[in-house]
Amino acid sequence: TSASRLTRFAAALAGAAVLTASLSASAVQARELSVSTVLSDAFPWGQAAEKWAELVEERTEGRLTLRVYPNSQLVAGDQTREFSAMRSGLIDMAVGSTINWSPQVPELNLFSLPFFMPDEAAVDAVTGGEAGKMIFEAIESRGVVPLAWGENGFRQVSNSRGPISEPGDLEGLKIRVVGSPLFQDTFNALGADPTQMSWTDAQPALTTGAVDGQENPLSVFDVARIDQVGQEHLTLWNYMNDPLIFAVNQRIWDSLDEEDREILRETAVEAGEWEIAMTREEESERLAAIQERGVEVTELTEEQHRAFVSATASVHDKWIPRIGQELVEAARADIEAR
Ligand code: X2X
Repeated sequence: TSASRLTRFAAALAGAAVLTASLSASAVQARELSVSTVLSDAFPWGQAAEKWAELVEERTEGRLTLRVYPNSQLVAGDQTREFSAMRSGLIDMAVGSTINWSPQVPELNLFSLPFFMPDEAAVDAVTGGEAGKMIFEAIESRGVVPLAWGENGFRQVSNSRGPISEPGDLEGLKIRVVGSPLFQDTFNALGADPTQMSWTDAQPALTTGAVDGQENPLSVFDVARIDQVGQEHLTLWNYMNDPLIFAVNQRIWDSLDEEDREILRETAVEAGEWEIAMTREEESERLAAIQERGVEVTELTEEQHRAFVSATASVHDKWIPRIGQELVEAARADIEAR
């Protein structure tokens, strides 16, 4: 009958409406967020971001998808713009380096103070201590929500000219440094000729010999095969450690419910701890691999170390007031108590 046909038609309409509603609900639920990194998943740094994405996908049952964009591609290769891009919302999230964010968050220069961090335990004491809290507050006060720490690692200097075991060996060497002014001061204090450039520009500059040297953690030296662009001399001087920070844009954070915030935070902590442990465990194998490829590795004696410390004392004098005396004192106390 026409009445039953009408009923069937109404039922079909209602079914279509339900289907449309559930489709759009799931479209809203499967929310994709961008995560910026400088290094890809060939490096521990990129792997940290991928691990985070994996854990978030799993624990939110697909509600949140983190899409990792490596090689600073979201900031056209300029890693020193990553923090600003995240603050403004151009980037939703990042696993970023303290060096690259330090132009916008001066407190982060703490980690770049030459020869301030004696060992890994000191780094952990600072990131996990009072100083770490103050640093997270400094980041938060600039419109970005920090969640957890990772690690790029202790940075070692390499060059194509000869072994470096005392400040005089750096005299006149053109050294590529990251785009943070403190590095300019450190390498100037050592008598070198520092030149700031992004990681994207660093590799061709090393290849063509436009620069003589660079500084990066062993994992970066190893994975990027820095020795194959003529960097045959490597000095293990542990002059600074570069932690990584997992963070989220404030408005994105505010738009999430309690449960998803908690998941984002706990998975960032897990991914960070996993990556820090892996980076440290792999150091000795990496060093062996680098030496096997013919790189001459120099370690410093106590006395040689002291010469570098005193040559860079002026960097502390200039930068501690900019970092904040109180923060530096808190970090010293954290290190002392480690
Ligand atoms: O540019 C570098 O040297 C790197 C990859 O280590 C950082 O992003 C700080």
